[in-house]
This record gives sequence, C-alpha cells and structure tokens, in this order.
Amino acid sequence: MKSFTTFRRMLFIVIPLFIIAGCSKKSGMPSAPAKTPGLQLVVDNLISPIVIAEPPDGSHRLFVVDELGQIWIIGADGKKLTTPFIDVSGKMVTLSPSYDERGLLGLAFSPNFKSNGKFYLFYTAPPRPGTPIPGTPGSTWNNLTRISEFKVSAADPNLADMSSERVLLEDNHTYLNHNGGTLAFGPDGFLYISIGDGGNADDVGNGHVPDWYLVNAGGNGQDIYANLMGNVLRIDVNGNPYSIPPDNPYVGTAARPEIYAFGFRNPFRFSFDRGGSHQLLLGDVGQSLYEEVDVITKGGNYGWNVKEGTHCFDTDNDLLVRPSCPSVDSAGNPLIDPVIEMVNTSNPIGGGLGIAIIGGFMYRGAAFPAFQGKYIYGMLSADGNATGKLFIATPTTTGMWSFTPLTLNGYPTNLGQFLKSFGEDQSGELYIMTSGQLGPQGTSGKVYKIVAQ
Ligand SMILES: [Ca+2]
Ligand SMILES: [Ca+2]
Ligand SMILES: [Ca+2]
Repeated sequence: MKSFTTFRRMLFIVIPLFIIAGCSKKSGMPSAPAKTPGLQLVVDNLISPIVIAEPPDGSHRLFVVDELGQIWIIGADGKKLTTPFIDVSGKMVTLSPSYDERGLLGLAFSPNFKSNGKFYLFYTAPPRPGTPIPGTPGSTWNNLTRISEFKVSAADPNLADMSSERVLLEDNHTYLNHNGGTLAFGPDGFLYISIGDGGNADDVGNGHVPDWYLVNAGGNGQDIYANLMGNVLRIDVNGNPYSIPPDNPYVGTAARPEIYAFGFRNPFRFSFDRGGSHQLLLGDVGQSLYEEVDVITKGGNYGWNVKEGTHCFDTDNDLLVRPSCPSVDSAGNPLIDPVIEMVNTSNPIGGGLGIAIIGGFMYRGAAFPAFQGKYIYGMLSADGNATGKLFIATPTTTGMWSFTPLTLNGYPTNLGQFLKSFGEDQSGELYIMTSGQLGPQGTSGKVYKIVAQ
C-alpha cells in the first residue's frame, strides 16, 4: 500500500510534470503548450446529479439523472430543457435530505434506442406492504429495488411516456444504504445491474442472511440463494418480464440465475470499457479500512464480507483485520482481489485517501491522448467534507494497478465539492457530477466535462 508520504510525494511530482510538459516546446518552432485537464461547467442548479448518459441516437443530447427522481436533457446546443424528460419521484421512497443512498440511481438506453425508444431505470420504490423480513419479527423492509423499462413518447423525443412502464425486476432491500444502482448494457447486449449487500454495516443486520463463512456474521455478499443483494446481475430485457442469458453462471442450479458475479458490499458505480476487451470495471465501496476497484468476470466471487479489499474482514471489529481467512469459498471459487486498493480515511494505519470510492471509466476519448487506456475514477470525499478527488490508474494484465491523483486546473488539492459520480458520452469524453452537499438537498449540484485547457 502507498503510504501518505508516498501520496504527498506523488502530488509534488505530478504538478511539475505538467509544468515541464507545458514549457518544453520553447525552442525551435513555436507551438501551443500541451494542454492539461480542467473542468467545463455543463449544467448547474441540480440537487444530486448521479448519472449522465448520451443516447445512441445521434441527437447529441445529454441526459442527466438527479437522485431525487428527475432526468434533465441538455440539448445539442448545451442548454438544459425546462421540462424534465421524466420524473419518477412519485414512484419512489421519500429521500432524507441530510443523507441518503436511495433514489433514482441508474439509467441505461437500449442499444437499439434509436429505433425502439426504450430505456431502463433503477430506482428505490416504497417497500411492499405486509412483508416482514424473514427471521426478524416486527421488522419490515426499507425499500424495494426496482428495474423498469420505459419508452420515449411517440409525440416528443424529449419526453418519456410515463404510461409505458414495464417492471422487469424487484428485490426487497433492508436498509437505506448499499443500493448499488448502476445499469449498463454490456457488449453482449444484456443488461447488467449492481445491487449492494442490503446496507446497515458489516453485511450484518435485518435481512442479512447467514452464508457459508460462519467466522463472520452475515452476509448477503456471499449468499447466492436467498435474495439478489450483493451482486452484479445480468438479464436479457427481451422476455416476460425478462429472460436469463443461457450462459449465466448459475443457470440450472439452486442459486439465483440472474447472478453474474457476487461478493460485493456497495457496487455503486460500474462501467464497461468502450475499447480494449470491453472489461467491466466496478468500484466497490468499502467499509472503514479499504476501498477497491474490481475487474468483473463471469461467476467471480469478489470477497465481501470475508474480505475487504485484499484484507480479511472482521465483523466483530471493523477497524481490525483478521490474521487469516479463506482464499476460496465453499464451492471452491477463489475470492478475487481488487486491481485497485486504496486506504480509507478511517483506517488507523493512516494515509487514507478518501471515504468512499466512486467507480469511473476507462478513458477512450480524444482530448487527452496520454490518458488513453487509463482508468479515471475518484473519491466522494477525502475527509468527510466537500473534498472530492479524482485519480487515474494504469491497468496491468497481472497484479495491482498503480494510480496517482488526477490534478485539475484550478483544483490543486481537491474539488471543493463532493464527487457524486462519473459519466461518459458517445465520444468517450468524461464528465463528473458534484454537489456541495453530501445529501440530496440544495441547488449546488453540477455536471462538468473534463476538458483540455
Ligand atoms: Ca457469514
Ligand atoms: Ca448475494
Ligand atoms: Ca472485494
């Protein structure tokens, strides 16, 4: 692990490198200094922007999802339309302004959106009435994870048809946190969905079922039978209400056939690399010691709550690591370690880099040739305050990926805002979403494009 001293050293190295790059063409033919990354405001006055996506229809519109339930369209002229594309807030639980992980969390356009007008949302609906949590008398579910298909209005491409909702999948959720919430179509045309472990902490509490590893209490991360929590799912949206891709890893077994990979705590943001081998890259938010990014493979077990990052997790004391833990699960699957591990700010060893990892994208745009094939991601906050940060990692085929802070013009230490999420347009250029508020409140939510300046 990188120590805090190493981290500070990297900060001091990165900045002079940009200065050198900008001044190295002084002799000979005059040329423009190399450009460095900065932020260009796309839209402000949002509440809690959490997804940005460009539909694959050539319209060059950007769709910005606010956690509160609205999707706003930024037209090709850069102007935000005054009427939201859709507002599903009336179908959702009421969010807590001070802090909430629920809401409208995911948007994916059909790969055939241009011809079929279909798109998919992940939102947290009110819990089903009259359904106590098994084994916990008197306790009811907190919310209902819902994945639905909608269609664009036949009359107006900038409006959704609210009457077109087709509910694909629902799963009871035990607490207000660890919802996961990303939706994305893979290169195989199937819809991938991330759902967290049910929330609370430690993967322990109401609705956190026991699994094969009895040393730690809980957990939905390792269980693949009782519910859909703690997983990346893969479904075929062509079905009633959906169908299971025939080569999903648990087809024909007692486990849930929707599961593509498991062992996650809060797989909040993931993406597919639009280039290379189209890897699925996922940021799994850690508890108190380590944050991680995983390269997801079919049937993979990513360790939680046996492990947090590469370390043995202890449900009795989340600030300690157990001296040992299994390296394979009860079925013989290896517990797959992350490719990026970062020390959490709460970790007593010190040198923490942030409180919650925000998964990003492999850069495939044109603005920064030097970033080609590197993974850009970040931290919600460095220290619990409005101090979001970006990082850039260099992939390797084996072992851990190295990373450094990604310093932006005008933001020498951090963003001065919470980093809520990342987005990518159809050209492969990247966006960040920020807010001055940790919770879904206020009007300080912003979307920025990462541009060369
Ligand atoms: Ca257990
Ligand atoms: Ca599970
Ligand atoms: Ca893990």
